[in-house]
Parts: sequence; C-alpha cells; structure tokens
Amino acid sequence: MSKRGAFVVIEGLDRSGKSTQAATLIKRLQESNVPSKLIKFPDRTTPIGKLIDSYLRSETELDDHAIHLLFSANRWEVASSIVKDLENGTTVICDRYAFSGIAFSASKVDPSSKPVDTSTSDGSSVAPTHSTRPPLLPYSWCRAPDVSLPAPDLTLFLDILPHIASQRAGYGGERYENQEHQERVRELFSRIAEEVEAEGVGRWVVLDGGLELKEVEEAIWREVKEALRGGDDGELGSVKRLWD
Ligand code: NYM
Ligand code: MG
Repeated sequence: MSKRGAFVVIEGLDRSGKSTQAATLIKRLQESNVPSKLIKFPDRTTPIGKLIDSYLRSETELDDHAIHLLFSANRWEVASSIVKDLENGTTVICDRYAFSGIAFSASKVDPSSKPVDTSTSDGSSVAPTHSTRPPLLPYSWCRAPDVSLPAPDLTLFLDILPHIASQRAGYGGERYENQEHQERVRELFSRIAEEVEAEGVGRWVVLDGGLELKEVEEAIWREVKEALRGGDDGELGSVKRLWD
C-alpha cells in the first residue's frame, strides 16, 4: 500500500489569513511533487452549502440548531471522499473544519437573554455585552454531530487578536464578523485545543497570525513537512476519527 496522505486543517478567526495561507501551501506542496488537494468548509457550492451561504449573508433566517447541523452535514457530504483521498496517498489541506463548527456555534448568545452578572463591586451595573450573556447552544451539543468525522493529523491555528482582524480588508460583511462574537470564538478555540490535545485527535499547533505573511508561510511549511514525515514514528497509520 502506498503511504497515505496527511490531513491538515487550518483554523482561525475570520480574517486570520487562513485562505491566503492555504493557497500558498497547496502551491508549495505541488511544486514539491506532493500529491495534494485543497478543500474548504463551508463548501458553498453544494445544495446544503447554498443554504449556508444565504444564511451567512443574512439573506435567510434559520434556527440556530438547524444551521449548526447544516454546517456539519456539509462536512459529512465529503467525509468519505476525504478518507479515500488520504488512503490513495493524497494530502488534504482543509480551510476550516469541525473546530470552526463548534467555536462559532457554541459562542452564540441570545441578545435578549438575561446577562449572567453585570453588577460591579460598588453595586452599580454595566451594560450587558456578548460575554456576559449565557450561551445559546450547549458546547457538548455543538460537538456531537461531528463525532466520527475523519480526524486531522495536524491542525494549524492562525491566532490573531479580534481587534487586529477587524482592521483587515473585507471584514464585517457576514454574520459573526464582529469583535464581541470573535472574542468568544477565540476563547472557544482554546477550549477545543485543550480537548484535541487531551484526546490525541492529531496535533494542534498555534501560529501567530499577526506576523508577516512570509513568516507565517514558513512556520506552516515546517509543520506540514513534519506531518508528512508522519511524526515521531514516521508512520501516519490509519485515518482516525474525531473525538474517538
Ligand atoms: N462557520 C464555518 C461556522 O459557523 N460553522 C462551521 O462549521 C464553519 C466551517 O462560517 N465566519 C463560520 C465561520 C465563518 C463563516 O467561513 C464562513 P469562511 O471561511 O469565511 O467562508
Ligand atoms: Mg469569513
């Protein structure tokens, strides 16, 4: 059997540079004659993806549970083809994955909900913000639909501060693209990182997305070369499943 490909996911907040870096990475892999393929979630081209696209552009309203399940279904549509590619020796680079699914949904709050606690030590009260409201969807509920999806061998998290991301071109056009929500998304990504490490569902590497493009590119390349070697034992083994 030929050596299987590596499954590499790039994650981060909106405008953290994922898509730019994913495009550069795939070019570099191809120049190095590594069979590879770039995929992205949401894949807005499928029937489910079109619903997601319309929701993100605020052209459609959907129940929060329903849209969460659609994002997951959009991954399940291609889950078996990801496994097939990996087994055939193709390295799959994936721009966002189930971790975005959890982070963006579990960070939602009901704007009309009662804030958790907004009183200050002197007894006065501050205006409620996103971070003082209770979550709309439980974390464990958000994680459940993606259980058993193919697990990445490596996740590269491009870390950026929400106020820096908000200054980048193209920010703010879609749902979720506001600093308060993104602060909460960033906290959830840290929680997910801890779980990925605790449960051994591949490596999770945090890279500074605020650096120059070229520096981020080199850091990514170092990690991906290591992943292609198969880590310490030089073996990627069979494709694992998320949270198994
Ligand atoms: N997003 C992405 C989710 O809410 N759930 C998911 O499962 C995925 C994959 O969609 N703000 C959010 C994150 C982004 C938005 O992604 C669209 P992109 O990469 O900007 O097209
Ligand atoms: Mg976006």
